[in-house]
Amino acid sequence: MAWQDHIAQAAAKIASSERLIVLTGAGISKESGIPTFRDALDGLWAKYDPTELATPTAFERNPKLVWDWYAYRRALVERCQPNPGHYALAQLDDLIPHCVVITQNVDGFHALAGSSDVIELHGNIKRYKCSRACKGSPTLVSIDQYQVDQVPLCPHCEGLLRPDVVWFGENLPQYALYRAIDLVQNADILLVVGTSGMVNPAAAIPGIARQHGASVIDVNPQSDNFLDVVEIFIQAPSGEALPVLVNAVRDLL
Ligand code: BV8
Repeated sequence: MAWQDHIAQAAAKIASSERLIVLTGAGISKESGIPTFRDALDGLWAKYDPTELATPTAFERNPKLVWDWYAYRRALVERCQPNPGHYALAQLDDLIPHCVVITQNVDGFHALAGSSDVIELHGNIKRYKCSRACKGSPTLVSIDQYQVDQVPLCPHCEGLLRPDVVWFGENLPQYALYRAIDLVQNADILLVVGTSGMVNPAAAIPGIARQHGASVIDVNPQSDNFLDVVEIFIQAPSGEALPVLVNAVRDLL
């Protein structure tokens, strides 16, 4: 069956949903030009494994290397835009009550595309914080001009600044995680888009939704990573499939 053959069934479920939750991963930003974590970053960063660089240990060992990696990724994010997949999800705000987007991504593209209720499980690459959390966690610091020749220091304690993202081995922001789990436990539909399901605890979300009676729909051009819990698998790039899906939902309302 072609992926289009699953749209009508998925649209009918979403159109009758009262508590739709969306979970997104790096795949939804792929068509914006942002490499996924499974993709090797290009050029000089290709030799680095993101799970090695996105850690407190890497930052302690070589703060400048980690800072430069994030500077490179932030510059890429700033050159790119949300794609039709992000905009389609934002249109669900007007069609379905209480549609919340839970994202693993740090690019801020869902809010930029107009989604009004976004939970950023892993932070945001455009925010910075004091690595010592000297004024509480997080001690956010704005950087006016973006320094690339050195790692900026906290204006309060002169500790190193770092991106406000969750590194491997770090806890997720408690409020974000608890709210996400609570919403998923009460959802009637979970729409999963562009995630490999490799990173915990986000990877547990589809299983939690299914356990609590939600129907799970997965949009991914490669494999279905949640075979045991997915009811409808739409094997397509999200930038193509989501606009078709949301238009089909709109036609049913
Ligand atoms: C934590 C921010 C408690 C930084 C990121 C069990 C339970 C709890 C923890 C663990 C556990 N087992 C292991 C752990 C530890 C670890 C973990 O999960 N490790 C993995 C590598 C095994 N988890 C943690 O450390 C988390 N913290 O649990 O705290 C704790 C504390 C101490 C000790 C233990 C536990 C913190 C995890 C957060 C890490 N930070 N990002 C940064 O970005 O630099 S995660 C990072 O990975 C990104 O956010 C990204 O989103 C994510 C990768 O996952 P995906 O989003 O799925 O992306 P991926 O590339 O994998 O897949 C892309 C998909 O898109 C593919 O399926 C592809 O087919 C698809 N695709 C491609 N093109 C398209 C598409 N889809 C749609 N359309 C397309 N066009």
